[in-house]
Amino acid sequence: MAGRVENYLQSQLKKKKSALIFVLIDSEVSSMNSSVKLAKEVEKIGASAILIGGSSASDQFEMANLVKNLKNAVKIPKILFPGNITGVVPHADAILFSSLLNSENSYFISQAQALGAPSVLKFGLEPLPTAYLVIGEGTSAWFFGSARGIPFDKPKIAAAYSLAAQFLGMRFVYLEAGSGAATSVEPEMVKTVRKVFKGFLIVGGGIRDAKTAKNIVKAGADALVIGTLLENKASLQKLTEIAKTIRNIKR
Ligand code: 1GP
Repeated sequence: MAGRVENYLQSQLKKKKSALIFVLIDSEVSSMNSSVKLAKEVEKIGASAILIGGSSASDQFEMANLVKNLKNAVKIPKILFPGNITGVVPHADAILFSSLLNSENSYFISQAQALGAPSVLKFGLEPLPTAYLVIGEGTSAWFFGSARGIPFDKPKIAAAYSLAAQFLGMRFVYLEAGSGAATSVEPEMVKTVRKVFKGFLIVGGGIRDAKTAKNIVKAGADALVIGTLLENKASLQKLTEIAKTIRNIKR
């Protein structure tokens, strides 16, 4: 059953008639002050949600502190994006409750989820049921998640996993090239997944310019995740360009 955040995301899609931007903040990359400042700035630029976490963010205290500080600083939903059970902390609005479907280690498919679920309930986090699919190799998400990366040029494999996710009742699919990836997910893969997957399609990893963003959105993504680009303050201008470009691609 869809909750408040999921309904908000769906209503944003309808209202904006264009794809959404999620900004990923890794609590271990920047200082508290600059993370809070960044969140406020990207909210002004038009980001629809802040994701907090990442595959290598493991300091639970730091993460909990960041989420607490963001709680009243920005209005847009604060959504946890855990790489492990240490990513489940209180005060966020929701959590990408993900199964890394193409992991070779069952811990990342179902065991971490079982270990984390009681805390999700205790903290009152809205679980967004997500199939997390790692595309390509060599990134932290691929390494730490023991993923058998789906090759960039095998869109049908990604589509098959997405369809399986849909049949399993997952309402979100996240095609992840990995943070700081040299290349983003190919539009052809997004298009092939879009043809079969009816839910909310998130694409992230290696998106650093408006042209790449535009092609992924045109291929059918519902939301783009941008992280590394914003580790450099000067890139807020680039985010503004990306936001402007995708606003003009009407769905
Ligand atoms: C990583 O998809 C996100 O989990 C964002 O990737 O850091 O490359 O923007 P970037």
